[in-house]
Amino acid sequence: MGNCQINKRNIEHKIMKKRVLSGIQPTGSIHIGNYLGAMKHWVASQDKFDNIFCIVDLHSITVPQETGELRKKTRELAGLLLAIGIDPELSVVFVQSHVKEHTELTWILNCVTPLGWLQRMTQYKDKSARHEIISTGLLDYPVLMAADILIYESDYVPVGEDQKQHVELARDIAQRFNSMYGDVFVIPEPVIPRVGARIMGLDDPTCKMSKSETGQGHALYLLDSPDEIRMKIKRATTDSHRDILFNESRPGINNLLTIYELFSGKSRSEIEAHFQGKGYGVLKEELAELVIEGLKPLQERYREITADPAYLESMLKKGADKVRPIAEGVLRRVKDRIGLG
Ligand code: ATP
Ligand code: LTN
Repeated sequence: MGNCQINKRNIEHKIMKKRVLSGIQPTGSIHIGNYLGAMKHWVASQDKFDNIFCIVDLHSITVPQETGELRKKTRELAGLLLAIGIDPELSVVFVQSHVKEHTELTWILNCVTPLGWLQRMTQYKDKSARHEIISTGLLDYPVLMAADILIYESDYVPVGEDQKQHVELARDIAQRFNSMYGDVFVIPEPVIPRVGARIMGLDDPTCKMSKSETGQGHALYLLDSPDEIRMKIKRATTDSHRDILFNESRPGINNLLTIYELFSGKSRSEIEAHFQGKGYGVLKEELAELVIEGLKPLQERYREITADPAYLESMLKKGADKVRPIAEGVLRRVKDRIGLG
């Protein structure tokens, strides 16, 4: 591509709305950590940006999945994204495996990514320690994520704290490619919320709430019933102190208070004043009712939306058809630069 074309593209890029891209795995069930750390923010900024949300089923298969289950969870997640307020008029929702260019770009990016960069990733180190057989895909997971981001010339990537390192890696890969072959990729920026970027497990507040953790009392799922929510919060691990204060060195109570803060919209000082002189039992009861009420509208919308599976199917197809030309264009430029084809 000539310099003139690059400049034209960069100028067009600047005058259009900035692009937001994020991804979420259709594995397990969506929990309030996913919601408070990432999905809620996608909804809040929808009208300001050009948004693409990707259901990353190819990331899910980095650990073994059951065939029927993966397909079911993919549709369930699409329904949940609409239920929390993602508007298909403002945002594209699609399934990663429906746009094959992601995997082709992954291979190319693999060839410019030093192995050491992947071996250093915290999530890889944690997950590989937990599985007996580790797929090559688990190691390569961040390169596929970099391809998801770079193939749409994304400006912003809103994620929870645990994914910051992967977005930074995507930046490094983009910069390395650009310096080897000339500017092709837009350099993306991670966007991490100030509060809620790392919601902790209820059973063990020293570990982040995670989809792949299967313990009964670990996570609050968006589709949990009121009784499940009450029971899990009641059993949540706290400590032997009495006062109810935000304090990072007391992870159990700090986590419950952070969830309270985000569901109530109240300030920290208001919350501490409200609970002054009260016990942990009161906090847990009030928090459970707050979460139940907070999730109710989205659970109702979810039931309405999923009553029409054909609608969801057509939305996902339209989504993929809309973004595919962008992916094809970027991949063509990349291949051109390298001399492929
Ligand atoms: P797993 O732990 O099995 O890898 P996950 O729960 O992290 O899965 P993802 O689909 O990988 O789920 O993450 C989707 C989004 O939710 C990402 O932006 C991630 O950073 C965010 N997220 C995940 N867990 C939390 C959490 N505990 N607190 C805040 N944000 C989170
Ligand atoms: N690895 C991410 C999911 C993900 C993603 C992305 C997030 C895949 N591709 C692109 C942002 C942008 C995770 O949350 N585990």
